[in-house]
Amino acid sequence: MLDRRQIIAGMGTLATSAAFPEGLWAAASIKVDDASALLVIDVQNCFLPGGSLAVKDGDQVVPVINRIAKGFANVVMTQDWHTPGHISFASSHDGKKPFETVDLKYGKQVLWPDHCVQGTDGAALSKDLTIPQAELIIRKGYHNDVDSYSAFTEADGKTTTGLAAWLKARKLKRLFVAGLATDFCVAWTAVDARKAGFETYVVEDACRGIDTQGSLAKAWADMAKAGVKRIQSGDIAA
Ligand code: VGL
Ligand code: ZN
Repeated sequence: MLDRRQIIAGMGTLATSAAFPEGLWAAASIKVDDASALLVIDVQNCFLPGGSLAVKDGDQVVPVINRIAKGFANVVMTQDWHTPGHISFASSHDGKKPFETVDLKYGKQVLWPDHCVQGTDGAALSKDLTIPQAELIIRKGYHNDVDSYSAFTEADGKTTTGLAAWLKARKLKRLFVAGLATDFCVAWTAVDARKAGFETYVVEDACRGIDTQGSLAKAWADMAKAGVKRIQSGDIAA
């Protein structure tokens, strides 16, 4: 008789993932310890329904993030924090519309509607987040001529936000990334976290994507290549 491993081996990947969906397969197997931190990326009004760069179903990440955050002693939140007239805004480029691209000194830049302008209500963190223990709020994208999807390194590929040094000083080694948007700030943060040597998990159901011009599939491929682990909130042991 075939044992379970032989049956699984014979099923092929598609059948296997159908029979053992990720959440079930790895049920609550990942432990949060003192060296773990949750990074809550850009859960800001502009990215929520009604916001100027609303991510579809973006508000659905809030209860999931609030739930998993209870298990973390260490939480960092980020805030996209642009100057008025920031270079990433379509309105700063004559004849350009949101979601078109331009070539800038540091590479290709997707152009966005004006969003997360410093000090505005749109840039505020969602009032529905309930994570009072969060230790650090890191702002990014505040240099007028450089975007910063990543919470670690600006889009020029060299200017640091200081986050890696802070995490290392706090002896934090395993990062769980959640928030908005999966294919931009979450993905760039997760890939940079790997580059900086952190064990990195992205909690898929605690994120939502923008998905413009194939960006979501590309982001998951880039993250897989960088060694980012894709998990569901149910995989995290309570
Ligand atoms: C983001 C586009 C522009 C994000 C920020 O938080 O993913 N996306 N600025
Ligand atoms: Zn932005």
